[in-house]
Amino acid sequence: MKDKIEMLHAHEILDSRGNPTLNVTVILKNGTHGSASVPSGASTGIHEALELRDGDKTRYGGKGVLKAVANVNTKINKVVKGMDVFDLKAIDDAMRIADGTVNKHRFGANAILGVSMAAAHAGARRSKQPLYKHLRQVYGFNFKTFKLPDPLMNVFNGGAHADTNLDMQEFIVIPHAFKKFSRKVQAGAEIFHALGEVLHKDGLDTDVGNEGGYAPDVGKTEQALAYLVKAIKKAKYKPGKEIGLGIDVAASEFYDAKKNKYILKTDRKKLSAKQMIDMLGKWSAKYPLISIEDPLDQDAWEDWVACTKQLGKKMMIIGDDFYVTNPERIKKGIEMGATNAVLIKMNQIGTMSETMEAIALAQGDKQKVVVSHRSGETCDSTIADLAVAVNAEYIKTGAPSRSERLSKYNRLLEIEEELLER
Ligand code: 2PG
Ligand code: MG
Repeated sequence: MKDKIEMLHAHEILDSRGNPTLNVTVILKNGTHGSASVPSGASTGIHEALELRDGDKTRYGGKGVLKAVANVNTKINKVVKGMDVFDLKAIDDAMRIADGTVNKHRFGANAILGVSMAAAHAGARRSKQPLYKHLRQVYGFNFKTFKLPDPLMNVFNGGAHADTNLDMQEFIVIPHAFKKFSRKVQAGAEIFHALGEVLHKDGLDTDVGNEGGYAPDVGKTEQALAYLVKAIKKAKYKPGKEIGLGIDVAASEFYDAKKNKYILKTDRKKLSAKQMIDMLGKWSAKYPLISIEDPLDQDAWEDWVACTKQLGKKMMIIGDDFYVTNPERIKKGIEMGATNAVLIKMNQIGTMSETMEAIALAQGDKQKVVVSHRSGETCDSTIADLAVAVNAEYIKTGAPSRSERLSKYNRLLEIEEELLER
């Protein structure tokens, strides 16, 4: 099947934090439309592709995206008009080449990704296939069956995502023991509610942070983990056996490069890389930790290798800010043995095709694949389909709370139904 792109249309919308982002529509020759909205991070890695913002302080404090919108409607429109919507790689390559910069700063990675995602949606619609099937086919992932990912649910928000004293960013529950995705989501939601009750009883704040998880101040970082275990038990699940725990340390956010130390204000500690790894190791002996993301600074390659050597047999060591979904960095990390899992965020690299390349690389080395949202989201659920298309082991998309997080979980529930019906 073939069909040509007739026209692009982008406009400015607001994300879950009330900041501007893009919604892009690709219109095909036969009239089919496909639309997508672009997410936005808060704790962004320094090696990410550039998110183009207007910088005009008279609108949205400089965060407007009208330049990126204009780039889609004029320059990028010219580049992709007439291209076959089923050749997503050619579309992405053409945009990359026309942009001509390493970090996509001319058009903006947000502008380019919006077109890339919307083109995928338009192609899926045109071929009357669900997006996950379309993506699997277009990018040639050869699995015999479709597998739904386990959810990584960030029920305790800290760091750059909440107004709390926690330096570390995310405390996660991972329901893994059940066969059906819907049962895993149920467990996660029941634990989320139990956690609310436990915190409330202890007089702690139960308002939620950017990713829908609770965000109270605590005495020590470790207390967040203890609360998760308490909530799991209260919801009548077995910690470890049925529900694992994860942390996104997001260590670059509190790494002091001059002192070469990790400054944990919550715990009044200044740790070397070695001490950080040892502390995480100690926690893993006390709590059922099965996943740690960004335990160290984004450029501390050797320390990552040491961390994966020490802890990698017991749990996932996931590169997020460390890899920024960049195939070059992932290749280097694989060669060094720096991780055993890769976080995948489309807007870190800026096209779906490069995202797929990153996933294929990770899978080629048997690294676990964790498809991820950003802290600034919309109700766009593309990442749910992406996770199923590539049989990703995990999806990380926040707490089971707030519609921009639930749109992904709910889309996966829909896909599960569809696959069971076959
Ligand atoms: C992360 C993400 C998503 P942000 O660090 O993993 O949870 O946060 O989008 O702010 O980078
Ligand atoms: Mg992260």
